[in-house]
Amino acid sequence: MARAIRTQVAIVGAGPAGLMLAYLLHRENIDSVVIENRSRDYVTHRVRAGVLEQGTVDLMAATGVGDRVKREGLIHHGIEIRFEGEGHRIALSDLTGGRAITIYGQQELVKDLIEARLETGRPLWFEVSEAHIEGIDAQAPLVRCVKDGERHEIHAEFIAGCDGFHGISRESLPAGLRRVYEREYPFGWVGILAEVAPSSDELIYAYHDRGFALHSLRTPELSRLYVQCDPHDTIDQWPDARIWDELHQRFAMPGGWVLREGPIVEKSITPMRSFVAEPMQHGRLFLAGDAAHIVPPTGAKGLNLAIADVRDLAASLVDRFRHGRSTALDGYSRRRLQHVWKVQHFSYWMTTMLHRFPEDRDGFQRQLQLGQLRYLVGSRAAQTSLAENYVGLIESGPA
Ligand code: FAS
Ligand code: PHB
Repeated sequence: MARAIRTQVAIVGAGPAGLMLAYLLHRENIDSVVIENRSRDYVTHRVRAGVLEQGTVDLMAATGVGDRVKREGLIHHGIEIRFEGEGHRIALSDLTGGRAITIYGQQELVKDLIEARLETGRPLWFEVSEAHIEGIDAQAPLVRCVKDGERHEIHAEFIAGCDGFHGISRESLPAGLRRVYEREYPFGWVGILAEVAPSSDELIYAYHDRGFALHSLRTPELSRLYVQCDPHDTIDQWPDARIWDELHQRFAMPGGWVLREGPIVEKSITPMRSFVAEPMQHGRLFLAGDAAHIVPPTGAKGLNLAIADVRDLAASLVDRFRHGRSTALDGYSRRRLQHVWKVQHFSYWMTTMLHRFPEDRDGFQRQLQLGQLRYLVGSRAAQTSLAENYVGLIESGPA
């Protein structure tokens, strides 16, 4: 016999999307239950994104979960694009009326939101298994799952699928309704965390004949770096020495810019894909974040898009519960997909401009990329377009 629990919104997944949604709903006295199949330790140590858009930080500050990001986050007002041995600064804030990015590890945001959730005393279940979504076409959907060896039924009015690319929610939409758009890129990224002071105050995106490289950071003592690799590479093909050697070559500047090395404390390979599943809602089920879309990380958008989804979904659910109005909820997928595709395009644009494509045998694409880069660094209009996308587009929410 399963144990039954009743709530207003059942949230599958305790990543940035699920946790932020639960937080925003609780602030409006809307109850939720959050289930997560990994352990708390796992989700708080998973190294992923590092760049927060202005809108993400503003939301955290405005809703009372921004104290630590304001204290510890590193505000950046520009990025560098480096190619042919020269660095070109894109003055993000000058070009966007003062908007900026903040460097703050995704796992730090997850820790902040878990703390906030636990303070509410409302359910946040880790290490849940066998989750299954039912009844999304009815008035009484439910999520079945197993927790501590016991079967549970979470009866809710709405279900939020925030369980990422490999979750169960997307597949819970009727197959005949689902339309998927996907591009897999012919490369991946080797990502490292190195215990060494960053070699640059700002992020450096490097285009090089050997492939793309990115210099980022987490704290004044911790560097985050990426190097383009073959999509089928495994991490044991990338010993530390090879990673540093490729980074030195791809960032090299005749003026002798120095890349500092240090102990690598984490390394992993991230595949590259663009992915959108439409629609993002059906019946009582709403998808948010990676459950609905994936962008190549070149534009630093994945996490921020997830937060933008749940900001809209939370406001739409508040409208429904507080005023009995469903108009905002009914338009959720349409509104979000308009923003998602703008961000998909920007991420695709950054990715195809900055990576070497293995099939570019005659060098035609390389010449196009160099032409694009030279135009970019010589045009205020082109830089403004990059800047307003990078700091985050200002999108209208539910009316
Ligand atoms: P998430 O995947 O973060 O969270 C989903 C949660 O649901 C997970 O905790 C998962 O364990 C849980 N879950 C899955 N199935 C479940 C089930 N059946 N039941 C219960 N829970 C379930 N974005 C950037 O902007 N910059 C980057 O550099 C960057 N690097 C990345 C590297 C990697 C390896 C990956 C995978 C992603 C990266 N991303 C990056 C994108 C990433 O940051 C996502 O956009 C972000 O985590 C999206 O958040 P969520 O939608 O909450 O999904
Ligand atoms: C990161 O710091 O992890 C990061 C920064 C910018 C990106 C991707 C990842 O485009």
